[in-house]
Amino acid sequence: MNGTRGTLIAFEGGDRAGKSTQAKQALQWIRETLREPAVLWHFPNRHSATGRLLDTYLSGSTELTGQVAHLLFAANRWERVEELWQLLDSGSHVILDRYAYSGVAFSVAARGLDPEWCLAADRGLPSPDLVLFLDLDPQLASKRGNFGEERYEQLVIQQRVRQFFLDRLFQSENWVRISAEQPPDQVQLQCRRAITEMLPRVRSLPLKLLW
Ligand code: Z5A
Ligand code: MG
Repeated sequence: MNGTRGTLIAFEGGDRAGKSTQAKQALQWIRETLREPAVLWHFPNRHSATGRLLDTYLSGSTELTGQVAHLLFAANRWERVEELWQLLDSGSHVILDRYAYSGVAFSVAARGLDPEWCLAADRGLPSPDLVLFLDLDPQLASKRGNFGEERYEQLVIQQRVRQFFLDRLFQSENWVRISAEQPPDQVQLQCRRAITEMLPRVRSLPLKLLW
């Protein structure tokens, strides 16, 4: 560790936008080219007790009220918050494949919950230094692999989610919108450019908290 904290980088966007693909490539680039420690986390983390329940909820085999599902998604993040702070303090970058923004966007768009109520459940979590918003027209997303298998993978829900991201969550200071319609290599170049620009700017500053 070189004495500076790690940064928190979130990939967000609708389904099939390429978040997991891009997050993995960014991880490899930070480790191998920048030669800095980094880890990649995916939310929901389907391996914990809350995550196993959420997995059955998303596959449609368990029914939950919107409020219960929302609180479980938030708990799925809170249960890792100590580990997250430790990693960042130790100098490791943490890349997040979805985060609290998906939490509020899907609960509002798919379950009709009140946005302010939803935001409260994630209040106080570390706020990403950079949000890479991979923006894709849901019509195009629905043509990519396996669309439609899970609970929220419906065109009308995805359209509402996209609108919520753009209208309510897009905060210009730390959000960068990248068109996910481009070939993967082009998307990755823009992600790397945004990360390169962000690193020297934020590392001497303390991380903020959500929201
Ligand atoms: N959810 C929630 O409700 N509340 C919460 O708090 C959280 C999540 C955290 C599962 O999420 C659901 O949980 C999700 C939101 C909700 N519901 N929906 N809908 P998930 O992250 O576990 O879902 P996923 O299935 O892993 O990921 P994804 O979002 O659908 O896909 P992605 O990661 O964005 O894309 P990908 O896996 O990298 O690529 C998808 C396909 O597209 C694949 O065939 C690629 O080869 C192809 N691809 C990727 N990039 C491109 C480009 N640039 N061009 C062409 N094709 C591409
Ligand atoms: Mg994914």
